[in-house]
Amino acid sequence: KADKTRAKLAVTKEVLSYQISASQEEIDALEEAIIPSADALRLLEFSFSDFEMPPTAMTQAIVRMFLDLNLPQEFSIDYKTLCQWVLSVQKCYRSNVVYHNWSHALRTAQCMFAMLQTKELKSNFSSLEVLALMIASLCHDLDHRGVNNSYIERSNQPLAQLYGHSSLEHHHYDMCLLILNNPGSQILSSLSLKEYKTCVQMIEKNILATDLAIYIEKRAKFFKIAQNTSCLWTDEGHRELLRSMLMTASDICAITKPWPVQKQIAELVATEFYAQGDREKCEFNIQPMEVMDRENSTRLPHMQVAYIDGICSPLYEALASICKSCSPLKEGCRRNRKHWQQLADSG
Ligand code: 5BB
Ligand code: ZN
Repeated sequence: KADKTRAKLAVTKEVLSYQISASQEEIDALEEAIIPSADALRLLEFSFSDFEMPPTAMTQAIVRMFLDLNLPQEFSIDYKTLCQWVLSVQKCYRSNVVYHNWSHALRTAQCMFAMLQTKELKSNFSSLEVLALMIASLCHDLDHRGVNNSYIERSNQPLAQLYGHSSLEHHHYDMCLLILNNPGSQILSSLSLKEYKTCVQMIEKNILATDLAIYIEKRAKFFKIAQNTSCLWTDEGHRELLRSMLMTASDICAITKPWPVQKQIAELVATEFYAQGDREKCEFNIQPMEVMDRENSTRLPHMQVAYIDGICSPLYEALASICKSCSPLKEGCRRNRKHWQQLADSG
């Protein structure tokens, strides 16, 4: 218990040493900007990519999603507060991390937005669920350090002693709450106490659901429900499971993107994995997993095929059976499998 308290204090102290608020100039610029339409920003397309998007357009895109989902009107979110919240979230992603950075957060939130705007999902989720899903998708990797849970849990960082499992995901959620409670960026301040509690609980579950281990644990039940959707929307347990699966579907949406985008993002993932593998060899003197060992880089196309078959395809197939409008995700994934298989065969 005392150790836990010490660890929590150490993590809090570390986090408080960063500046989590954006500069006044940045806040004013976003608040005064004319926000382009969702069409102009291509926010409704599952093929969305942020490559070549200027940084100002990236924060504007998030504001656009919140506006088009009617969230500021629905929950009396002050416009300046929304702008400050978006900029704080951006600031709490680390730009020296090659994959788990602000770009990944934007792509995840955009995929969630595009799914939530389909007629099937739009007509069935409450605005509170939509709010919790959008906040969680944007915040789900806050302060990611570019290493996975097994690295964190093996290290002596204070974060390792705080939670028994899903260390990173718990930390992403803690960071999310820190920003939501920070003066100037409290976008949930007009909710009733009851709504606030429900919303924050959903955000926590949504963020914790992005641990791939949790997805693997929960998905069999979801695949069963996808085959017989009779009480999908009436059973709160089923709704919660669907929200978790939507979190994973948007988290791993890179695998559904047009081939040139998928190829580039896979290289970013590999770069981050190999950097962890190097640190494991050097700091812990252990043999890293195959995926993190740069000696195995020729196996990357094979690994992507296995990743698609084992993790991605089953999810997008089940999702398409619940929501036909989400089928482009499944099809994009299938096209990329063909490309990776070709590379694997020719290698
Ligand atoms: C995934 C689960 N892992 C514990 C072991 C490896 N597998 S995998 O065989 O399905 C695999 C996935 C192998 C290689 C991979 O990438 C090589 C570049 C991937 C892979 N994972 N490929 C991707 O394009 C993406 Br996106 C991902 C997801 C990366 C984020 C997962 C972060 C989890 C941190 C706890
Ligand atoms: Zn993620």
